[in-house]
Amino acid sequence: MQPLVGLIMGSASDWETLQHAAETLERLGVPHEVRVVSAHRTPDLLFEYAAEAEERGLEVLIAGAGGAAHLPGMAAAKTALPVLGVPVQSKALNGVDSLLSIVQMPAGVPTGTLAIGRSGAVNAALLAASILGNKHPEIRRALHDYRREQTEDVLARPDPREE
Ligand code: RP5
Repeated sequence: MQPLVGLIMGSASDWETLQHAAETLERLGVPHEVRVVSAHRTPDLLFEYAAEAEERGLEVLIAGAGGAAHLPGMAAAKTALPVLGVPVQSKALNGVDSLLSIVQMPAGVPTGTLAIGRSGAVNAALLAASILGNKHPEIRRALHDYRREQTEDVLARPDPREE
């Protein structure tokens, strides 16, 4: 199936975090591709990937990176597609460096910025599905189902002492 989401990350070491975005996209039935694209180790690949994303049929990019996390911002600079940035939890600064690198884009080139780590990865996938749901009714339905199941799971276990 034609991928609608491009899930990119700065290093294979980011997969531990970004796999949660991929799992969520899979659960929602959102076709996606996964690539390691580094802003500083493979800058030419990043430019090519982001510049060609729209004509290749991608509709949303999710970009995860850690440390001096310029991947989402640089991708956003080369495409008008929505770019959702996931700050990966870095060892030195616990991901605060990643978060600030992604969220503090100067006016003119936005990156949607999610939470640090697994929550951000899951929510990036859910937000991508929200955006895609405006055009793809089956994805909107899958997102409604996801929300309903989540609510039912909480309501089914009102006492945390019981399994
Ligand atoms: C960033 O540097 C990556 O996004 C990763 O989070 C971090 C460390 O990369 P590795 O040294 O593990 O490849 O570019």
